[in-house]
Amino acid sequence: MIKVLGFSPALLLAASALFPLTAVAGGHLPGEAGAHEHQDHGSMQAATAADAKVYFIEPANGQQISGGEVKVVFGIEGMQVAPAGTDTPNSGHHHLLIDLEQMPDMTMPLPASENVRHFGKGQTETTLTLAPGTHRLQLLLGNYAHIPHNPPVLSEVIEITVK
Ligand SMILES: [Cu+2]
Repeated sequence: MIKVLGFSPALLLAASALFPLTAVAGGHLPGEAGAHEHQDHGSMQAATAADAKVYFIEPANGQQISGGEVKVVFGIEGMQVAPAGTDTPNSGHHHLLIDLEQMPDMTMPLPASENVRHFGKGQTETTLTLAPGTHRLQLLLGNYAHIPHNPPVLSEVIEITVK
């Protein structure tokens, strides 16, 4: 590597002394960061309470909606809603998956996007503005660190049509 970059060992040492670690490895030692993350996420996944489930109180599967605004109400049984950052046993916050093509990694914090909405304040409903057409909705509970439980608490997929 030293040869490829054209640094002599002496120069590299000098650079290391001037910019300790951060300049050389972006603040992470190679190998260490990866191993660490894996360990953390494994232990941060919370267990699912028996019979826990999430579901849509509204809209109903197959519902037709006019006007583009869709009120969505989240239901939960067997576990509690708690805001993100609050590590309460048997709790989590809702995530609404909208027309999601591929499930995210269930052992990692869920990404936040147009297709993966977080309700980290502990909200149990929202109003969506959706383009005309058919949309798929699904709920997924995440723990205080936005990581799905083990096994994941997922609702059925519902399909709605916006006119
Ligand atoms: Cu979240």
